[in-house]
Amino acid sequence: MKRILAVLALVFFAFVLSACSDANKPAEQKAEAITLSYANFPPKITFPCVQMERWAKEVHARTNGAVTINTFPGSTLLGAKNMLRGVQEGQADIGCLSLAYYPGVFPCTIATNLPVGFSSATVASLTLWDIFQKYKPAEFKNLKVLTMFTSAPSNVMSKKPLKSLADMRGVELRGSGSLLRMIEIMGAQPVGMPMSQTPEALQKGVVKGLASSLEVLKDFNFAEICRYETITNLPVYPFAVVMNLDKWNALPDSTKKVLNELGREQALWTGQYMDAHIREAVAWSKEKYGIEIFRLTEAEQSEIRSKGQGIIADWKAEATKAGLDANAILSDVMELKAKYETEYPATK
Ligand code: DTR
Repeated sequence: MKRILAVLALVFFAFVLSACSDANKPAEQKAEAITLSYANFPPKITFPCVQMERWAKEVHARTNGAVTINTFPGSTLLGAKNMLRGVQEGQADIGCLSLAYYPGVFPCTIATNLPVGFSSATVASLTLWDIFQKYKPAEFKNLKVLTMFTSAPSNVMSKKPLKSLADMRGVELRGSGSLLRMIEIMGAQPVGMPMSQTPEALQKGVVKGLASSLEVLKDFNFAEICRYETITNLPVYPFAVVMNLDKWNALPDSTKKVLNELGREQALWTGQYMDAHIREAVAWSKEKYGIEIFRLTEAEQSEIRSKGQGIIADWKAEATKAGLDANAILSDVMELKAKYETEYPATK
């Protein structure tokens, strides 16, 4: 019996010793454990954060648990306006950028924010991804782009019924990027701010409504305060998920491969999530708050579209000044849009 106990004790000590020496092994000899931080600006339940959680989960699974992504929604690590610099300087390893919040900084990919009449987030997200892949524009030169996506076409949500362009005259509406000009074209008063500041601005009455994709009716509970929605089919907002370049360069090839393979798939996933979620959010808002939906007349829509041509002309001038072939980019946007509209027809 004594002998058995002695053998058991020996086995136990050997086990403890080996565990200790394992803990002292240098990091590269152990299964590579990598932890990355990912900053996002809007609240956790909004679509940029839903796609972030999905991406984080996929990365963890596809690297067999080697890579863990710590997510920071709701501006807890970086906010809408310091996201770009924060990732460049390494305050966060990864960040989600709304390109329209950085006027003049992304002259190539902001082409997807022009009034070209995208029919869905799915189509616009794939178009954006392909444009980036084709042109690899210098605007992202200090960053690794992990994925891209867009919101769905923007519509107006307001506290008062805005049934026509005449009703919009002088009404303060929140937007950003090209949406500010579109709001002006419709005769309303544009007020620029990131989405994360909009709940307070609506609450305080600084704005009487906003232009965005309609899922925010549910995700920010805007349906409670904005009972009237006007279908205007305004531009989508493009987003890029970017990584600090030094951090990217330090990743093992196997991890880089997993992240690269996820790029386009994630763009498509997010576009499809967004389009389906809008339908659900509108149904929820009708049910819970009895929202009313108006639609501008065809004549009004074509008036807006033709005035929107000025925005396209100004973008062309800006892109050309940045050394880009604006005509080629725009014709690629239109071609990709047509291709993906056939592949992914909009579900009403
Ligand atoms: N409307 C754009 C993009 C956008 C649409 N939904 C959300 C939710 C959270 C943040 C941004 C967005 C915008 O206002 O930025």
